[in-house]
Amino acid sequence: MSGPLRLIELRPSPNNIKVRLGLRLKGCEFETIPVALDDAERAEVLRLSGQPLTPVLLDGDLPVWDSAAILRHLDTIAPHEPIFFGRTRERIHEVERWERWARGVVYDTFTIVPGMAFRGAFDPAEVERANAEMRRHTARIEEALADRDYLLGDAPTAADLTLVPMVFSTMLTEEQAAASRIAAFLRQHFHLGEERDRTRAWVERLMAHWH
Ligand SMILES: N[C@@H](CCC(=O)N[C@@H](CS)C(=O)NCC(=O)O)C(=O)O
Repeated sequence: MSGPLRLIELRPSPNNIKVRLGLRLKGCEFETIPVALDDAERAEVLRLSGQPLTPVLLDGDLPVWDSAAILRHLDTIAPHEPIFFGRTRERIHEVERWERWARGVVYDTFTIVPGMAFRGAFDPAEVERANAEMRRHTARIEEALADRDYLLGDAPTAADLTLVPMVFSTMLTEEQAAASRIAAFLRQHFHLGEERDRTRAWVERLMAHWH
């Protein structure tokens, strides 16, 4: 049984984009409870979920938190395609291998540039390192997309949803950059670069659902 869905959301952050894309791709109706970037106390998030981080999905009164837990919850309450975590042992393990890489290695690269923006400390060597690491990560993505629209086939999984918001942060338009100081900093210093046509098209394909 599932109740009305409400998403407690810090809109432009990667884990939040991931979950919003998941809800849209499943075709779920939901309301939004927005959280402001400068709301340091997160009192409402704490009150509703017992912890301070976003995203949180309220399924009726049940708080589900952590973006991966939310995608698994969506597979349970909306058990139709796209299935984010697979339905067979092999498939689940394949998705989880990509997911571990995305949440570990790629996330550590991703946080370098926005981390600098939050601290107000620009370090050109660190920017160069972040871009070089991201080039290696997107080379792997580019290769996976050689003969398919999504990383593991013809439908998106948790692997795509976990990675795409971080890659998107290297492709912000001027209009998107105008949304915040952090986004402007990303547009200036974090770039997808050349020879990533399939990756660019994959980001655009998925981010078309971010509304
Ligand atoms: N493991 C959690 C991490 C959530 C997380 O780090 N959320 C960030 C936004 S992406 C947040 O709420 N940051 C605000 C803060 O730390 O106050 C998930 O995947 O949802």
